[in-house]
Amino acid sequence: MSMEPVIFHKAIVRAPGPDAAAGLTTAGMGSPDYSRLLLQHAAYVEALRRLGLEVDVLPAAPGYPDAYFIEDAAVVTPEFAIVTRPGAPSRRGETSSIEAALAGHRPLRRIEPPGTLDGGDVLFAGGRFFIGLSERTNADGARQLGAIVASAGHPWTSVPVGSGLHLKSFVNTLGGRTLAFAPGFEDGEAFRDYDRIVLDPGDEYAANTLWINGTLLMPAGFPGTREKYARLELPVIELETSEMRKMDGGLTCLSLRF
Ligand code: CIR
Repeated sequence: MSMEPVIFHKAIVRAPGPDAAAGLTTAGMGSPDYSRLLLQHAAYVEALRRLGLEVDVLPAAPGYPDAYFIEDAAVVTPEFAIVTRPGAPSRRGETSSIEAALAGHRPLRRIEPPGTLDGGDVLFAGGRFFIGLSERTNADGARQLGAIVASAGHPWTSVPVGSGLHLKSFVNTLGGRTLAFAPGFEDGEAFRDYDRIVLDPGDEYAANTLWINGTLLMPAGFPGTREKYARLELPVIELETSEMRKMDGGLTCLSLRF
């Protein structure tokens, strides 16, 4: 099992479209302001570039208001680019343009029916793939992805997500074998060998943090969580995500990284 840290060189993002407010959401926080959404998205791209990543920005996908949450449409491992079959029917058509964007980078694999899988349910940490079973990812989709990563020698574990959107709405890597957990999610058997930082109630959203080559990107507005992350002695960058949050999105959803 490989335990080297993952190093990212490249990211693919997608510009939010003017129909972004028509996407799926449970947040009840109102509609995103499109110009502010574009600014927040641009700041995210800029942060990735400053960290040394080469970032491709795909054009918005008309008719697919959630498509800028590009993480859900593919999973990129060191060996393969796996095009998903998103669990929400309204998002299924997002994948065709992703295939074209990834084809030059990795051999392609696909999640086939009846499997469904969203990339937001896939966490790679400490040399293992964790695959959430959620409203979006079913057991067949998890099994298909598990078989693909296992064919390249990676161990994998499925994790029931319960109520909530995706696995990575609750747990994310802080680098190495340390994970950030939304409160209540840290007791899962799957993560027993990992070090953990558990966020305070009210800061659940800040569990969706994005580790890039030794720097942590976190959503702005969570001082208690920021203090907890500061103990890791990693550089931390806070990014405004208010407009994505209105659509149930966060930092990990906005890019494919590899
Ligand atoms: C959806 O419900 O599919 C989008 N509005 C939000 C997706 C967020 N994706 C992610 O966390 N990976």
